[in-house]
Amino acid sequence: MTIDMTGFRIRKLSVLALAAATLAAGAALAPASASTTGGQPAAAESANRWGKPDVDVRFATFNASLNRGAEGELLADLSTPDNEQAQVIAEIIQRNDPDVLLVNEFDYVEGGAAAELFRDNYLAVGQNGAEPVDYPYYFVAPSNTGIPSDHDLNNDGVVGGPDDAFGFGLFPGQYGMVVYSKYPIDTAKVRTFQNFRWTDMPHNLLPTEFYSPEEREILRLSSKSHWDVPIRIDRKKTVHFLVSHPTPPTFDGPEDRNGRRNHDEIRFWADYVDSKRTSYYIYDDDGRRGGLVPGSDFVIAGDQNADPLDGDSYEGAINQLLEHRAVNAKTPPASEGAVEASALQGGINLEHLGDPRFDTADFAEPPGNIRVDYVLPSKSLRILDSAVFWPVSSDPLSWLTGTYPFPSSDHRLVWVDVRLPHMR
Ligand SMILES: [Ca+2]
Ligand SMILES: [Ca+2]
Ligand SMILES: [Ca+2]
Ligand SMILES: [Ca+2]
Repeated sequence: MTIDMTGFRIRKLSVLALAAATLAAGAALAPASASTTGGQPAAAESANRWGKPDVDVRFATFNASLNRGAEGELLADLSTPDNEQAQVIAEIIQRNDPDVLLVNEFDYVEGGAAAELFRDNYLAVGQNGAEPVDYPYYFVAPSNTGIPSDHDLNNDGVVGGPDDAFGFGLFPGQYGMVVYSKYPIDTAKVRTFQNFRWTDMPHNLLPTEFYSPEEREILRLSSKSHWDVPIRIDRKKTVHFLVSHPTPPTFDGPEDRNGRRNHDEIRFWADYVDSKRTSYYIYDDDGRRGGLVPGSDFVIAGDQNADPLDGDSYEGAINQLLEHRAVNAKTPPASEGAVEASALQGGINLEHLGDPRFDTADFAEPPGNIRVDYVLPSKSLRILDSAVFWPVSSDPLSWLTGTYPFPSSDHRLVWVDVRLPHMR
């Protein structure tokens, strides 16, 4: 691990020591009091950055498969500290110790109840000797999954069920997501794009013959949601954590409605970070228009459900980000465990064009093991190190990822360490 955790801890202590004085001076950020945010007041996180100029931040994404088959099940599972899958997921997070983390496939529960239970009953409890990990801040918001559209979106002649929802799901919020952070989240400046309509994206790939005119009017672009979550690394420094979970390009027909939606869900961020010319059409759930302020630092994270070379995503879907002029995609996170898994499992994996080192998911074939989980910083952020957490079978931690049926998830945690430029 290259991140200077000792420095981070010293920094945090000084922050606590200075918190009272700073609060008295009225300089602290607003306490995280909204129902969608957790934790303690945001103290003066930059108080002693003069003494510790390098701030290296680990950003991670993890599709943790913490979704359940019915509403309330995840809440019940997390209300005690002994759910085995949640323990293994927590240990993976603790072993990798990200500073800012997106968890995909985490059922949304209003008010953040599930997110708080996972944090307090699992992440804050050392699993198998791993150090506990403390996230004073988190963000959750509703997801389009499982929300009835009241239209026959899959054209099976019946209205209702998971495939006719605004995003595939058995109940509202299934397969949602949560952001955890050691740094304060600027809750007031979070932008969500849950309601953005697919038809409002110019030159979209919406399959017009598959959907009725009424359906085209109400379809939402995001299968879950798209969030711009500003992370306050320092009083002067904000990194926009741009998170989503585009729909898999599969489970559809020759019209490829899911592949097309996946492509456009990925395109949303490509346009958002590009320029006013490409992002002019964007509006958020509060009606504010436009994309990211040019020159802002960002990290795009999430299970994008698209491999650059293999699988069946729409042509060029993920290359919209990997080849983007504002995105630093130079050094893909990699693992040796994925190389070993590809060789052991054989089959379609041996026909893949992509280097197995970059695989992030252990899927049965088709499509086999592919690269779908990404942490993509802006070019303004220097990448120090990165990895996919996929240990080889001889590693004592290999059981955490395991083999099918997985003890944790079919996806692997992916992290990238970046250095913030103005703090050098
Ligand atoms: Ca239907
Ligand atoms: Ca229809
Ligand atoms: Ca398809
Ligand atoms: Ca592969």
